[in-house]
Amino acid sequence: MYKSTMPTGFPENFLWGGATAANQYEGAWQADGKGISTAEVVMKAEKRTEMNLGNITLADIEVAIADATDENYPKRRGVDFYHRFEEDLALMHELGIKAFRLSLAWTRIFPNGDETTPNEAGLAFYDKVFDKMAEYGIEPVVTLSHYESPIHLTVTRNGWLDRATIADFNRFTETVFKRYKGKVTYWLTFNEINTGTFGFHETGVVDAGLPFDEQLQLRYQALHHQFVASAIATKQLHEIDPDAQIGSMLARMQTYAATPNPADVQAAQLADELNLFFTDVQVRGEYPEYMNRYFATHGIKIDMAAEDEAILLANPVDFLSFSYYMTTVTSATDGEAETLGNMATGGRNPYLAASDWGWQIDPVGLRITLNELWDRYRVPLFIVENGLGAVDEIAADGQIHDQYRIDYLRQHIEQMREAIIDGVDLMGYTMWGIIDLVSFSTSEMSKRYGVVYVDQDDAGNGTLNRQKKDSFAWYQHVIATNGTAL
Ligand code: BGP
Repeated sequence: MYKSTMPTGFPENFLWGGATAANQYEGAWQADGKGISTAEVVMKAEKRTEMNLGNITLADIEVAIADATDENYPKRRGVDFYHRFEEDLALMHELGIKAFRLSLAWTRIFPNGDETTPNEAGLAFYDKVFDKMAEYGIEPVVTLSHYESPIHLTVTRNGWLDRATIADFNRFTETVFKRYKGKVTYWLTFNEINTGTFGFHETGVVDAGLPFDEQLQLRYQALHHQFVASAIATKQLHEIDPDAQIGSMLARMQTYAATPNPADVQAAQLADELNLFFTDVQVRGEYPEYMNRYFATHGIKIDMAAEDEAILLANPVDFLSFSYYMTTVTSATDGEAETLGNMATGGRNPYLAASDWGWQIDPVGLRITLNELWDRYRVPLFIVENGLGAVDEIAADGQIHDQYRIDYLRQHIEQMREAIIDGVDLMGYTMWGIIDLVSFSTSEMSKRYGVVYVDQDDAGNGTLNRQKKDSFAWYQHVIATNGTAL
């Protein structure tokens, strides 16, 4: 619907906030009956070299599960939000955030995933968290699956590759939608669902050693099952709680052409389509034609049940959420693996600086991607991850002067405001890692994102005490002035 009035800045109800994920933040990863998830297997740092996302074997998984008794292992599982949630939510209340994004660990509620009776201790934990958030007037933004599928489903049936996992997941979603009705308004289905093409962490599918096209066949089939499960969850939520909303969640990786050469522009268009394929299915409700060509090229055939296409078309999501860290570059001479590699590292753009981990920093790219997503889908958008992973040092005065993080956040928030003035319907912004937590790609603490520092090192040593960084007061003022004082 065309809007003739031009906004001048952030809407009054803009959801300023912060984001986390159970496997990187909660700790207590086997407490009170919780099962082991895919993320907890992947996250064991010393196994990471052998267990990068595409080369995990069942033997590696057995080793990681056996190692799980390693006393360091639990500390790598986050920063103990499980026991410190009241302290952390009080800090978020002081910060003044309107929304806090967290994920439910499926394995706290159904430890193996295939049980029919939920684990009450798991349900009760999130009840306490949501009740405390309600006291503070902080809206939960809840991710149903953040790389945290039960490892039991991988070991028994190769995870999401087996269609039976749809029913298990939708038993979990129905359980939590009913349990938390009235407490949670904003739900997200699968975190960065597009990264399922990179391997194990998203779908729990073990395909180590297979030829690339065979790996893609398994991954896209597993992702199809997630699309169906996401659509069923959307239908369930609308029936259980008509006042609640559910969104897709994409790792948005805007791809630029390396040169104005039309061959490079076409290569960038394809790379972008392989990213937007996921929101095409979840927001438009159907597979796009350009994927027929891609699937044919790779010999991929998606096995759909008769009812699948109708389920997808009838149950598109209510909003589109995404993470934004970088943009990438590709050219006609890049192979697909190299393009995927560029996505993981941010490619090579001579006009952009990079973080300590090589992720290229592109604030204007956020405005570009906001306008493109709004123009393509015309549904409300929600940035549910953005931030700077950096090494934070405690200075001689005992403080953490993270001006580099303030600069990064300011530059991206400025571009969000420009996009809103361009006419984009942007619901909110939950910066990633609002309180320091474990980095997913590195399994380490040293890649810090928060406005609150947590005393824990890469080996899991430390008091876990929390300390405000300089960026805490800065972000607090941004929120208090609704983004006018940057
Ligand atoms: C995204 C994940 C988050 C978080 C973030 C930062 O891909 O959705 O869970 O990990 O990346 O990346 P990292 O932790 O690897 O620095």
